Amino acid sequence: MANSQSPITNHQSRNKKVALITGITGQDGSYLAEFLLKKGYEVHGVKRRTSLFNTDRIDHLYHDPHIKGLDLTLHFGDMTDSMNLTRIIQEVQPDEIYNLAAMSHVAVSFETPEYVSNADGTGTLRILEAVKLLGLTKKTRIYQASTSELYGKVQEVPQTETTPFYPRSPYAVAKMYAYWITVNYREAYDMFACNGILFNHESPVRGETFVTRKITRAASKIALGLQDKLYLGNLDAKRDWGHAKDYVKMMWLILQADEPEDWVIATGVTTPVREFVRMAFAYAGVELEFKGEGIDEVGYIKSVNEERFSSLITNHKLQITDLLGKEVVAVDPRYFRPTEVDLLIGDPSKAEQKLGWEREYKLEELVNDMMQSDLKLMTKDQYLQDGGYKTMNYFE
Ligand code: NDP
Ligand code: GDR
Repeated sequence: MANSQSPITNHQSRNKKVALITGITGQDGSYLAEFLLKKGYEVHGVKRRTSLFNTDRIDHLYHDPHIKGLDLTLHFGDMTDSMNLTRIIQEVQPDEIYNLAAMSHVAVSFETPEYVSNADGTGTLRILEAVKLLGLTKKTRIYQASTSELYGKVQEVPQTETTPFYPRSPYAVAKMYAYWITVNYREAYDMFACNGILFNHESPVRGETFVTRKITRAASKIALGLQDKLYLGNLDAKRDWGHAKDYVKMMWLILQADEPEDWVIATGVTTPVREFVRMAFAYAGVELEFKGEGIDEVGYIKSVNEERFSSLITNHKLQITDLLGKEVVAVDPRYFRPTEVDLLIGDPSKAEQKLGWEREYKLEELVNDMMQSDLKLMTKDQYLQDGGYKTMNYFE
């Protein structure tokens, strides 16, 4: 996608609802943009200038910027730049702002704590303050991407809207500021500003270094004979995983509610990382067994369902007999975090009752969706390699 400029919008004449999404190039931003465009919104997104194209996830929604009647417009911006954000909000005059932009990787936040506090914490203040300064408090509704990481070292199981917070990373501490500044602006200035406390949600376009995507990519590559082993950190961590497609719908519903409130969005089911690994391999017909403990734990191939495996992997490099007994998962302490969040499980009752929250995807369907997509992607790599072309070798 080409970089776009930021034309003044003509939404007033077109009578469309206008949404501004920060973080539109991310997983959630891309699904939300698609969802809102289907609902007939005029969608604006903030994207960062990068040295390589960073719009892969939204390219399918975009038109050539020279074509008139754009429904999706991108504006260069950054959460650390108040003037830029204020100007964009002034130009766009949004009915709804979805503040999704953030440095969202928990482990990385231990290495970039000051930047994270600026982008994820103060960045949220910049949006709220711009809306206030521009006199848009009655017009513009604001969704803040809050997170289950706020619960950190959990004080209650399952976690609800009233469970006390105990953040365990610079990311979570920054998001805690963002949570409370959103509540404060709502109470101080009577703004329609809401926190969606979303538990982990994944998809085929999840960032490659989050654990689920790292697993589905590796399981696909290992099945195709393109990778030997998957190295992970804490296999015991438990997460409440849902599908991003289901979750972006809730972001929208939160802003359509009668009153501005804060909401837990979760599935109510928690699963260890180890089990997610098992499920991903099982999709390809590969049964894993784990043995050993702590950093010595390994996962190896116990059996292969030949019919399933051969129906998915038509061009496998390894014979099934080569796979049997092969060690394919190991622990690498470099993926441990200085402080870990061991268990998350949300209670979505409030959203179910008041917003009609229903999920289309169960965990198994999420795993299947991700595996189906990654197997396709890696099969493409395999064809390229077979044809003598180089493929990128990322270490996740
Ligand atoms: P991603 O990491 O996939 O996307 C983050 C987006 O923010 C990207 O578009 C990224 O741009 C952009 N961004 C990062 N830093 C800046 C900055 N300084 N200025 C402008 N844009 C920036 O995250 P998700 O889509 O998964 O998550 C969306 C939001 O929801 C995040 O705030 C995350 O913290 C929160 N969240 C996510 C959950 C999940 O399970 N996915 C659960 C709960 C909360 P670029 O593409 O250029 O990197
Ligand atoms: P999380 O997601 O930290 O919950 O934050 P992530 O997928 O990174 O980790 C989940 C759990 O898996 C453990 N783990 C590993 N994690 C990664 N990334 N890589 C590994 O190799 C690995 N091995 C084990 C982690 O220790 C952790 O316990 C996500 C982000 O989207 C946040 O932005 C969001 O706020 C929360 O979800 C809800």
